[in-house]
Amino acid sequence: MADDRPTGLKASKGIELLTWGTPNGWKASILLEELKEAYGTEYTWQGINISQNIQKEPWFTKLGPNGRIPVIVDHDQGGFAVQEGLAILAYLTRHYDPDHKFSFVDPLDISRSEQWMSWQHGGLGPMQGQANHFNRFAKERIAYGMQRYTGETERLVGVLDNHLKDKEYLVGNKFSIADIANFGWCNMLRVSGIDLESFPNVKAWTERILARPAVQRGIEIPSKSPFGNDTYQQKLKDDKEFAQKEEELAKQIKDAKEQYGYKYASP
Ligand SMILES: N[C@@H](CCC(=O)N[C@@H](CS)C(=O)NCC(=O)O)C(=O)O
Repeated sequence: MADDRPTGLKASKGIELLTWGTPNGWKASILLEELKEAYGTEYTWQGINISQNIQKEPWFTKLGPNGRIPVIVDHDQGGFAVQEGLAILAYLTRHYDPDHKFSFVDPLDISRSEQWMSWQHGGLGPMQGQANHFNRFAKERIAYGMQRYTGETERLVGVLDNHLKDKEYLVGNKFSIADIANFGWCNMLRVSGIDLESFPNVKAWTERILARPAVQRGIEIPSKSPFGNDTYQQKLKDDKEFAQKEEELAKQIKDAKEQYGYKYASP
């Protein structure tokens, strides 16, 4: 509705989150929900419908020059704005996680968490994003792109699976911003054409994280998304037409892999 279309900031104190229900958006909303539960830190959010290109409007790009969600604005720091998931997670924990419940004190653990967050930014996010693009949104089905990006996503998930072999969480045996950065993308692996059953450590880790009430609330901001692994699986059961279309897509991806001689290898 036109009335609901944000045209500027609406809060005057605390953190204001500008977001949409996507893996990158979830990073910020999950941490904000966790901080709220742990410390009572209140925040405000506005839904930025990316299909309406609100993120490209001048009022938005003044805050987030890249024209993408998520962006946070800290009204208690003179309206300081932060774009990019990693920078948002780092900013929020630096300012609002005094007990380091979701972040680290040990410099080596800080480095470990930076490494897994960078890995998500430079690897998993962009590759899986392109897999979604070539498999689902491209006007033509281009076999080379489909197998290239789905294959690269699979390779990266293999890296994560191997790292999680003997661990509950990515760094320091505790749930942290490193897990939050990566969880959102893994929570939609099924939609991206990845067989989660082949990666049991990643599957168990996503289920462990999904069991957290703050995570469940975080992924429903601004509203429940159809991309989550569970929602997707349920839809396959409930909607025969959808299941058939998904089966056809899975076959196209499989054929594309065969056409270019793709073989799974990780790392
Ligand atoms: N590296 C950024 C990526 C942000 C990003 O790509 N956001 C997407 C949604 S997942 C977006 O805003 N897309 C809208 C557009 O491309 O205009 C981050 O991690 O925050």
